Amino acid sequence: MTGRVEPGRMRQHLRMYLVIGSVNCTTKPSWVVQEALAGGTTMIQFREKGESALSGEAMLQFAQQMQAQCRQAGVPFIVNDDVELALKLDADGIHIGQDDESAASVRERMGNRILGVSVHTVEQARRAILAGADYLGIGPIYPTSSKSDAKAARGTVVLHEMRAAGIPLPIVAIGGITVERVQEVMEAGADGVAVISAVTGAPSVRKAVEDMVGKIAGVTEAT
Ligand code: TZP
Ligand code: MG
Repeated sequence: MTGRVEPGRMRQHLRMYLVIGSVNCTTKPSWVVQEALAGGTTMIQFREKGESALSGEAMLQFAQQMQAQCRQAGVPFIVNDDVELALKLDADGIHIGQDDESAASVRERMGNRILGVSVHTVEQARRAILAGADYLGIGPIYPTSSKSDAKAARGTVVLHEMRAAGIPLPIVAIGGITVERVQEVMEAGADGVAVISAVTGAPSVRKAVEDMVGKIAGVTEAT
């Protein structure tokens, strides 16, 4: 990677962003990832969290396998929270929250790799931009059972607020997003959707992704 990712390119990557860990999968995780990529997933975040999450060598191998699958598909591979792991794997990027290492410090350590920051307020969004974020993650928009310490769902009002305040960075919406809700979040100002359960828990992962990608394309083409 020679320079920071262009905002236009970042928006493309964010359209159908799968967030996934072994805990989220009811079948073999590598199969879920494969099917999600086949369905048109545009970026993947490795988020290995929860009580039965893998650790140590098993976690590392799982991450490497997912990264290889992403490379094969030409899709960016992003690591959640763990800067050490992202650097060790030479991941395409990192996603951090407000309780993680500061965005400015992560930007310095990660060089030109993709940096995503979760924000909940316009003030946090402004700070993340100054610190060098490439995109903002906003949520939970709707109630979610995939994140144990999730804040209360705010609805799409928070997306409208960000755009009304002139926040220019690409935005991905997260939390409880289903195919039926894609249009609402995109029309509220999101550039894409970040999804766990609506994809990992679907009877057909590939079809779930295809349906979402179709919806997203319909909304973005109409505007
Ligand atoms: N951050 C805010 S909500 C959430 C994360 C990681 C979980 C989203 O999962 P789901 O299943 O798509 O609601
Ligand atoms: Mg975090």
